[in-house]
Amino acid sequence: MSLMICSTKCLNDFDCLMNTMKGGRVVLLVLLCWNVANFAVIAAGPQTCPANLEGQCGDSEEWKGEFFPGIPKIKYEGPNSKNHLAFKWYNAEEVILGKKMKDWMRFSVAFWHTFRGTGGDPFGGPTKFWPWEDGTNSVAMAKRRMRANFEFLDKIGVDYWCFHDRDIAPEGSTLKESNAYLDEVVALAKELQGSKIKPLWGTAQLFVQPRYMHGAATSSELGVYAYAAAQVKKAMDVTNYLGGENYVFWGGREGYQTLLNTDMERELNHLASFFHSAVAYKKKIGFNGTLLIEPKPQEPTKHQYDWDAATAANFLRKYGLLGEFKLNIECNHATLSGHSCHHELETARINGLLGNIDANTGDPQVGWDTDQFLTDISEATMVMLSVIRNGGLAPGGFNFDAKLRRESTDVEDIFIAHIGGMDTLARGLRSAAKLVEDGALTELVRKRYESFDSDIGKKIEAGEADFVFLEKKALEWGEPKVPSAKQELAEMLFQSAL
Ligand code: XUL
Ligand code: CO
Repeated sequence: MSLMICSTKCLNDFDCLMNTMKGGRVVLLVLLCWNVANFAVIAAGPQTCPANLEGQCGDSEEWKGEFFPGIPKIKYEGPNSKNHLAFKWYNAEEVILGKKMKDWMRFSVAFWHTFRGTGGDPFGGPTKFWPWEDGTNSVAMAKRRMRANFEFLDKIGVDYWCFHDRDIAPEGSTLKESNAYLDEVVALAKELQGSKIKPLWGTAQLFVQPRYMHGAATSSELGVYAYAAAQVKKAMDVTNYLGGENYVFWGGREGYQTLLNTDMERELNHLASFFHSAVAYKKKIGFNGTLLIEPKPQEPTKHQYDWDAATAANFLRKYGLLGEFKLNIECNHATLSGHSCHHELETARINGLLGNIDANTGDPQVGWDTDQFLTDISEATMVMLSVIRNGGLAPGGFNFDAKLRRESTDVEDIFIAHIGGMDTLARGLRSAAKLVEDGALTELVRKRYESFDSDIGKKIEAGEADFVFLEKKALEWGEPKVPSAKQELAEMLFQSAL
């Protein structure tokens, strides 16, 4: 029964919540349902119009008033402020470890969650009826929504935004028509961006439309591969036109449900050909942004090809793509793959691949991709330790790939959620900087490995100590004295910085 409800909903309004479970537990509804609530919205339900517009909302693309009346530009007021529409920890111009906070963070708003999220789940329809929505997926509505995006960016003080082609403009009945719609909305976005605001990254949405049911670059159908290539070509063009600093490839439906009907080797070869063509096209149009792969282990397929950072790194290595791509690490994807976000960031970093972070978090009790705003200071501090070790993320940044809970339905909740996420990461930066400046944790780690600072240790690290030599030393030294790892001390030092 619930399967039927869910599949019907998915077909009707693309608005189902994926109900997969972590770690090999039952995957319920996942084959029928997928949460694309934030990628394709067909708004339904009551429309409202702010009082100060006196009914002038209409269906015109021109929006006469403010989208967020009564909400001022968000300012830093410090940790003692009780104002929920103010930053307590994020002070954009403040210098931490030699860099302004805004340059460490490079925050970005995700258009799909913030402006296309409806709150729909498999058990119920939309809960959010933003006043500017007119219930259509028209080009006029897309333009009005774009204006809302820029008012939001201005008020929250964020200079970057991220988008999928199909979040910002509707899909037409032909590729040509879709491209024309996109051009119209992108022209407005360019005008509204001015000289300060840019996309942190753009991407193509290659997973909602039914043609992509078997994947895009890894579809078994040649025509779909070509369609996806054409869509990515156009998305790269518009990202470049808008001055985007990166371009993202999240696998969407690149993966499989069962190996019994899948030629995995052939699909991976196709994916590599697709990426080589993307690199060639990037060079052809002179796009200087970084190409990023965003790993994720499951959802919507049972097994996504870009499982985690290590899998993606090996894929790039095998197909000669290292040097052309970096990784976009998403914290909730990290936990879905059984890792911590810190692990994924460090794996990317030590491979020279840390390019961007999709800043969000999962729920420890709920197994799926809940895409919540990060609120855990300890997690944020670990994230920022990696970012500091990486020397920052530029030209990447922190994209809030995060959504309001279904039950959060006030316009001001959009602000509160982003302020909370920004403050949490800012607090993480402050704590991580304390740890770096204090040096005790760094010293603990250095000391742990200091036996390798000896002449013989150096020989091993240079790859010059063979087994015969080492056997001679082991016989000579006898049983080694093994020191404590000091884990609790490391944890104590970490905690004291929060
Ligand atoms: C899906 C996800 C996407 C990508 C962009 O889980 O994270 O929003 O970030 O396609
Ligand atoms: Co993401």
